[in-house]
Amino acid sequence: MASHKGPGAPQKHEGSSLRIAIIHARWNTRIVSSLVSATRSALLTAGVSAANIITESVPGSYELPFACQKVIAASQIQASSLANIAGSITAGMAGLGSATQDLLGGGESSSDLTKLGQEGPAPPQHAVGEKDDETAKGDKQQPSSQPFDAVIAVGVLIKGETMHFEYIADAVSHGLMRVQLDTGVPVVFGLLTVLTEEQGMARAGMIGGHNHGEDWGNAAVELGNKRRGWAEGRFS
Ligand code: DLZ
Repeated sequence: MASHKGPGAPQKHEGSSLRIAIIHARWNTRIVSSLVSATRSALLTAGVSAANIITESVPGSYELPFACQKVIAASQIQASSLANIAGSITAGMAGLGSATQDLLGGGESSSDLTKLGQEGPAPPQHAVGEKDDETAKGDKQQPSSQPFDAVIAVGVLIKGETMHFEYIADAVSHGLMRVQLDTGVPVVFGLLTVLTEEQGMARAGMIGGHNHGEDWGNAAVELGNKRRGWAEGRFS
């Protein structure tokens, strides 16, 4: 009998303009690796550039909400400091242009220093020998420094004999929800809360079955796009 679980028929969303972070715990590493790998493949399939997928790890799932919050903030700091540097360079070039113009008596050619470096062939996208699998397949995009459009938190909690599982599962799910509502950046809930290792392996596609990482990658691309549209007053 066909299953009614899951997000239904996959919607197609374009990921080439997105920058996405995967933050994963290292507990239950084998299962986590399989989930992260499917998450990453789904992002690449949707067109997200390998250069724009940033992966960070933390010891366990309990650390995920804090890491997501800080990584989102770090990307926003990175974007604004680069914008400031670019602004200073442009202002400096403009100043230099007028100074040179004064020195040389206002000649037209010397005033346009801001155009320096824009002529001639574009610089190579990758140094020789730096190609990874995705670039070899045609991924030629430069890494972006825009803030993350979405973050995917991945962890596997396996119930033990104590109350640890309940406390961590509860804290992490509430924490991740809080991070996305506080920051306005979608945080995809890639946390498996399972009773046995076998259940975890099944949900990571390791013993047959569907790998949930694929859904998480797709959810990040969909929410990254929709969030941008909603922020600009557009609906799909
Ligand atoms: C302590 C602990 C336990 C018992 N189980 C798991 C687990 O199944 N999955 C997981 O991701 N992390 C586990 N941890 C570690 C905590 O998440 C956390 O890393 C530590 O308590 C340190 O804060």
